[in-house]
Amino acid sequence: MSGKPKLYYFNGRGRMESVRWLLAAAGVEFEEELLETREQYDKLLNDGSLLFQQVPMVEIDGIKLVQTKAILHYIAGKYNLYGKDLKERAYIDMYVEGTADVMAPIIGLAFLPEADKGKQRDLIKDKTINRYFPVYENLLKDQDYLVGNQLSWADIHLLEAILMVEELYSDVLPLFPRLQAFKERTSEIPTIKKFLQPGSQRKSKPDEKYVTTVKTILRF
Ligand code: GSN
Repeated sequence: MSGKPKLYYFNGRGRMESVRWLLAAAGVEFEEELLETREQYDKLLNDGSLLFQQVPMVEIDGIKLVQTKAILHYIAGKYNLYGKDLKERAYIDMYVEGTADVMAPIIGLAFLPEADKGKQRDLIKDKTINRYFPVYENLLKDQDYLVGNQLSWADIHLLEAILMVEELYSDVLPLFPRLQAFKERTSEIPTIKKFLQPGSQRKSKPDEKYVTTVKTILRF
């Protein structure tokens, strides 16, 4: 064992990408077992590594952690990205769940039938512009970070969501100048800057191969 956390997931973003973002932003090196075959998944199932027979799973500090939120809470807490008290944590949780609401349907897009994708893309865009991004734009009026005047998990999650939205629609971010500035600012944080460079463990947009691999391994 190297002592580095080890991530078990597919070779794509899905539910694991926010975990990769959080570790990378915290400056923590990690290893990955990228699942390409059903045999790899069966091995994890058979040796009892997956509490609910699901990935993501992260081996960290002697724990086989599953459930994405449990994983994220543990890492955010361990690396001081989860506020200084219960109240700050509540704000971080609210803001993270808001950006998770933006990201979840984007993550799901690749798995939708072709005929449903256009409508879903329009729906995501509408909610992002009219419901979610205005909240963060307003919060950043008088502060550089969302909570407690320092970088937290909420900021890292927001940056991930901004980049995902930008990848999908080029005309959304220009409507939110503070989010644009936030993106530019936080992208310069050295650990994040490194993660954004080509060759990092950041995963690319889902392609056909990724969708087929997931469907084959999970048999759906
Ligand atoms: O958030 C979580 O980690 C869990 N509540 C859900 C995890 C989950 O659904 N994992 C999928 C693969 S990732 N894509 O959604 C999974 O392992 N499904 C297999 C199964 O039998 O549920």
